[in-house]
Amino acid sequence: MAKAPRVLGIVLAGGEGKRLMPLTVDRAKPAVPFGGSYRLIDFVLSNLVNAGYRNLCVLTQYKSHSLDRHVTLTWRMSTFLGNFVTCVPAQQRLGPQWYQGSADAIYQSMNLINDHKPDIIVVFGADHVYRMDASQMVAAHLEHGAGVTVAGIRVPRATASEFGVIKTADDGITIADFLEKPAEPPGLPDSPDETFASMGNYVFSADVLVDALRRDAENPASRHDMGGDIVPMLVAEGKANVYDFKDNDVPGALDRDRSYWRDVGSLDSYHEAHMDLVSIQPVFNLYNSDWPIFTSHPQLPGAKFTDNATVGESIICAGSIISGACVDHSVLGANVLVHSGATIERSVIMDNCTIGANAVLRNVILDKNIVIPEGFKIGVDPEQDRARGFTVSAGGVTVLGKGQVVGE
Ligand code: ADQ
Repeated sequence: MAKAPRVLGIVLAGGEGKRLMPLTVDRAKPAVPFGGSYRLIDFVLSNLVNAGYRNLCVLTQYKSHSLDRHVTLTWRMSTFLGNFVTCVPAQQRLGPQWYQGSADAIYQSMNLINDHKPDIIVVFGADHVYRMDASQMVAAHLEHGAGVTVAGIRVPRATASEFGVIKTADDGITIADFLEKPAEPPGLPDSPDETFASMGNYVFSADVLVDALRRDAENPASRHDMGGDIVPMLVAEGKANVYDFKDNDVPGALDRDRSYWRDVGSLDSYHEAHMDLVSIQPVFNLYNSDWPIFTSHPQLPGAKFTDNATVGESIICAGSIISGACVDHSVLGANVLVHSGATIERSVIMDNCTIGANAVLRNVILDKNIVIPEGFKIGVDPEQDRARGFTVSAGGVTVLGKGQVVGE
């Protein structure tokens, strides 16, 4: 039997997440809370750990404190077995500058590759909500013998200018052309309103990645970006294959969430992805115990519902108390206190918020530690919300930053 390849996982977690402001005022995008009890980075790390990969480096840069704390506390592994999930901050190892781009982040962390001596390097982004068995992608990479294999998914053409767009050769596997974030993404021959997009997840043969990073570092015209520079370089050299995400078969997946993949890069997509969790038949099922999404849960008692509280299609986390209030299509984090007569609809309320009696929250995202006064209404009149200094997204979701003080 062939020896199993030595795999090192690198998770790119330095993204700033500007379009998620104010949720990213003081945390990196991968540290943004999601689904009541998770952080975004828990999805990629769960996908790698469930696939059997336990040697994982998380490259951080921007406002990494809460990300670092979360990864360190949640993802501790037994070093006795040679396992590790470690956060690697930007270190200026190769010069006086911080990371230029995602490729430079890996190049400046070359010591990790030299130390670990992997055969295969799995480089995944940290910003998406999905389930994927990375080992199936590694198997496809080894079977077809490419230098890099790029995960691809069909997305609506209208959204594709935010992604790398893949054009495959006639064999359906070799990448013939790769356009990073084109202004006019091309449609697919069999579906003009769709485009085949890169998921920002790559499997590299280690020697190919190391060589590509070295050459890229010497190119003064490069922005040192994985999607913008490294992948196009290897595509031009005929060394890149695609792995179609629809071929990934995660245990316990339902037909409706098998190909679920969301870049929750904007406030509206973040809100929509939460709505995907709460319906009776969720579009994305958090309750698949065959492929668990791991996180750390606080030491708190179970959620409590008193005084004829009405809660429907919602996720309510530990320590929360809903007293005589109505909560519908919403996600409430830990330790949220909702007083009587309050109404919460289609909203995401993070840990330690208090919602006063008779308050109304509709299409609202509240970051942690916010107190909503009695009778206060948010999400009812967008103009009034803007006038109060709240962020209102293009899709009409009102968002309050962590600890924002709310007055009359
Ligand atoms: P983007 O997500 O726009 O596109 P980028 O901003 O480089 O590309 O982020 C990719 C990943 O790298 C994210 O997880 C981010 O957190 C991280 N990252 C960014 N800069 C970093 C740095 N300096 N250090 C460490 N980590 C960093 C990419 C690809 C596209 C693809 C989309 C899919 O470039 O081709 O279609 O992902 O969402």
